[in-house]
Amino acid sequence: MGIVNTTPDSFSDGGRCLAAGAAIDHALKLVEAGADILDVGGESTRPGAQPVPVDEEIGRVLPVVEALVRRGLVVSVDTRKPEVMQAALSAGAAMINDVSALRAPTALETLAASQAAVCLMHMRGEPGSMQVAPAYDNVMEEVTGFLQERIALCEAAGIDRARLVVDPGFGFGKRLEHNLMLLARLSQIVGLGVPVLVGMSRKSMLGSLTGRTVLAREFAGVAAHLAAVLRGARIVRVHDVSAMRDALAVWNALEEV
Ligand code: HH2
Repeated sequence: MGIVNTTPDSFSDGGRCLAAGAAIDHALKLVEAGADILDVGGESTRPGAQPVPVDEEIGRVLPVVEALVRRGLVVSVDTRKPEVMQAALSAGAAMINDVSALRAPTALETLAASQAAVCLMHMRGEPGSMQVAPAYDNVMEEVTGFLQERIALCEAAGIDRARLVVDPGFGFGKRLEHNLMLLARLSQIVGLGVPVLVGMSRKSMLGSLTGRTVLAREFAGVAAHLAAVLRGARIVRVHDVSAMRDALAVWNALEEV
């Protein structure tokens, strides 16, 4: 899954793809580099980010979604807002990627009325304040339990389990020790029986481990995502698609021996 942020303030690539034309060109480059899914987002959820009004978010993502769907590409839309979800679904998005796991009022109903896939992510708190002293008694139990609850709620609302993907939400209300635990024991989340998506690309956990600045975390990202694939992750959400593709080519070749 390649990342297309149509935002002025995303933590690593804010402002690069704010114009629809630039976002579309970037998305096409990611496809050339080997992305199977394009994740288009119009609101940054980095720590400290401010919410974006609905109309502005729709105005940012919709022209990009429409252009990519027209080209026959598989598009995911990264949003927490039911109105944006609806607009994206009407434009042909194949997946809604929600960092708040459909917790907004009417989000469950909006998805139940569609056939799209849904990514349910764990986030402790809200982006504005989530990195202020995040604490858990048992991060594995709490994240796995939350995802299990959200899966059950989706199924009860009429969203078939076969449409669901789950994500532990690296960096969303978590300290380094929490992120490392979630990665080391990812197989526990894989055990929920729903495909697992992970996104660690350029995140501060990689900066803490390597001392590298945001744009110099590519190798660390490849290692982290490959470690997740080894533990059963099925989708990796990354900025640096060609590096990840090369790593997966090697890994997949070994799997086939
Ligand atoms: N991370 C970000 C955004 N959306 N969605 C899922 N499912 N999992 C993630 O880990 C995830 C996500 C944050 O990364 P990015 O889009 O690069 O930054 P920003 O939120 O600043 O736009």
